[in-house]
Amino acid sequence: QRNSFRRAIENGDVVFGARSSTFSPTVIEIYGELGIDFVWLDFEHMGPSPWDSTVFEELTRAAEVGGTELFVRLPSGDPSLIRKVLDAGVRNVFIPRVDTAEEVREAVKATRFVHDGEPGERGMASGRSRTWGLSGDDYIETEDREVCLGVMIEKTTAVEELDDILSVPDLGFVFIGPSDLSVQMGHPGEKTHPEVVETIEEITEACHEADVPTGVIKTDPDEIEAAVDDGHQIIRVGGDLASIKSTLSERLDAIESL
Ligand code: 3PY
Ligand code: MG
Repeated sequence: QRNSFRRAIENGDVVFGARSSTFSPTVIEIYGELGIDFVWLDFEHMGPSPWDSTVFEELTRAAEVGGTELFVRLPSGDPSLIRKVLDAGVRNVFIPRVDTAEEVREAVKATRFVHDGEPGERGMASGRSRTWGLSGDDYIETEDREVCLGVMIEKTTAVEELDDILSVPDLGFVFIGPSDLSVQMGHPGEKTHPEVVETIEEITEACHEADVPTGVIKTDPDEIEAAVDDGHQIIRVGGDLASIKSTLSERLDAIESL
C-alpha cells in the first residue's frame, strides 16, 4: 500500500496539510474529503499518550477512510516509541528538537528493517501494520519503501551539525521550526528577527543542496505562494482549532450586525 505523502515529496511535488488538535477521527475524515494531503498530529505538545497504540489505530483508520496521510510529531526520537507508532500503521513520523546526526541516524534506523546496507532496528512485529492492510509477503520491503521519518531543525546545535544530519541515509525530510529557533538564538518569539530569518534561509538552502525536502508552516495565501516558490514541499496551512475560531467568530459578528 502506497504512502501518498512519501511518494509525492520524492516526486518533487508539494503537499498541503493541516493540524488536528482535537485528535478526532471525524475531523481527519473531513480533512481527507477536503483534499488535505496530510494531517499533523502533535504528540510533542499535546495529545493522548503515544504509548497507547489503539489511539493510533483509530486515527490511521480515519486517514485511510478519508484518503489522507497522518503526519505524526512524536515527543522524542526514542526508538521504542517510533516502533510502536509504526506498528499501529502510521507511516509518516517526525522528531522535534534533534541535536545531533547520531541521534537522527538512530531514529531513522528504528524505522527500517534494512538501513544503509546494514540490519535496521525496526523489529519484526505482528501488529496492525503487518496483519492488516500493509500485510503480505512483501511486508518488509513495503514498510521500508513507504515509511518516512523526518526531523525538525529548530536548535542551533542541529544547525551546526546540519550537513552531517542531512547525510544520514533515508532521512525523509526536514521541517523547520522558527519558534524554537528564535528561542535558541536568544530572540524568543521573534520569528522574523533578521538573524532567525537568515538562519532559516541557510537551513533551507543546505537541505535543498542535499536533496532533502523541507517543510514550513504558513497560513497567509501570499506567504504560502512564496514558500512554494522557495522550494518548500511540505506546507501546513491551518488547523481545526483556528478554523473553528475564525469561522464562528465571523458568523457571530455577522449575526450581531443583523
Ligand atoms: C517551531 O516553530 O518551533 C515549531 O515547532 C513549529 O511547529
Ligand atoms: Mg518547535
